Amino acid sequence: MKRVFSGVAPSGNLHIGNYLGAISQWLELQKHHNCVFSVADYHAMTIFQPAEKLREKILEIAMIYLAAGIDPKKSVIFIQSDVLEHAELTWILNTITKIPELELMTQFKDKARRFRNKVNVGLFDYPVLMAADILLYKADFVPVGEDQKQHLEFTRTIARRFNGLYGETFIVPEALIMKESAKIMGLDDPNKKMSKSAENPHNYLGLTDEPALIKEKIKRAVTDSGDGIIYDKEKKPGIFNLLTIYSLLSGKSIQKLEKEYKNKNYGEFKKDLADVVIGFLSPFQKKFEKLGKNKNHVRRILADGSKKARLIAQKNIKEIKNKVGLNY
Ligand code: ATP
Ligand code: LTN
Repeated sequence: MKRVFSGVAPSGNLHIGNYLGAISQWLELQKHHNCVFSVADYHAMTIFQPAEKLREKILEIAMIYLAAGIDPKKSVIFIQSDVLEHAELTWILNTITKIPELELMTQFKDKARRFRNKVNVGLFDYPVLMAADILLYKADFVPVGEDQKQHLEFTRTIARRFNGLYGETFIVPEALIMKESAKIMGLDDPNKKMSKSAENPHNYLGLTDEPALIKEKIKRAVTDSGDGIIYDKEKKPGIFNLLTIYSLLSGKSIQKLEKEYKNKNYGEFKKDLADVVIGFLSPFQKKFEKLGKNKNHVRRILADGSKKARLIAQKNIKEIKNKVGLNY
């Protein structure tokens, strides 16, 4: 079976974009692949958050994976910092990474602009840590949203470079990016992606948002001038985005929705969309709440996941260290 690796950093609030772009793919993949899913807590530290907050978020993301349907009997779920080899491989890969390669990264440039006085070396090195995550498990596939494409390209470059310098070691992994859901846009600005680090909470539909808040956010979502529920990215980016979400969550095709809302206005459309989102989130939120009442159960799953992840990581890091000459 081919191996799949992916992760989410425990910072901010997970939103419907994260679910549709990444996690929904994981659910399918775990049926026929050897899947490893990480809570990327070292990644979350690249923008400062207080220790208490980070601790809380780590467990929350694990609970979100489980509530969404990631099955610990089929997939390995673990916390990145529980497996020391991630940091170890990051160091080794740092030595074959060129500074201008990292300076090119869109996410770095974007975050460096937004968090101007908080830019640290970790934020700059983020893509190397991500490459280490993936390569450490010799993953074949990495299911992510569109925004991670560049980091995956970088990972592929580093894998090839290492193999060229030290001999065939790493699999050159492939990004799995879905067409329709790869980039869900912000509700407050359909030209920017929905983002969990957005300053405006009305940018995203949080997976744990209560029904009243979902209704309010969708009601306030930026739409386009004129009326008509039409799927046109250029002319109607707001409605385009809302139609995408509606279609993916309800399973109804875009054409069917366009027909259904032909003579209806934005208000009616938004009201129905809110019901679809709330209906979709309801079973997830129930499971999430239940897990919240038994955090020790979640901790046990994570301890077991870390054990399994460590077995793979330790075997591979041994080979890697041998290849570069870190044995004597
Ligand atoms: P941040 O704003 O902190 O960078 P984010 O909202 O972009 O966070 P990530 O933790 O970077 O979220 O992403 C987790 C996963 O969700 C990644 O695979 C990413 O590509 C995917 N993803 C993030 N935002 C979207 C989006 N708007 N649409 C589709 N997929 C997304
Ligand atoms: N940077 C990713 C989270 C992440 C990841 C990974 C995704 C950390 N390590 C390895 C795929 C593979 C993000 O989505 N912010």
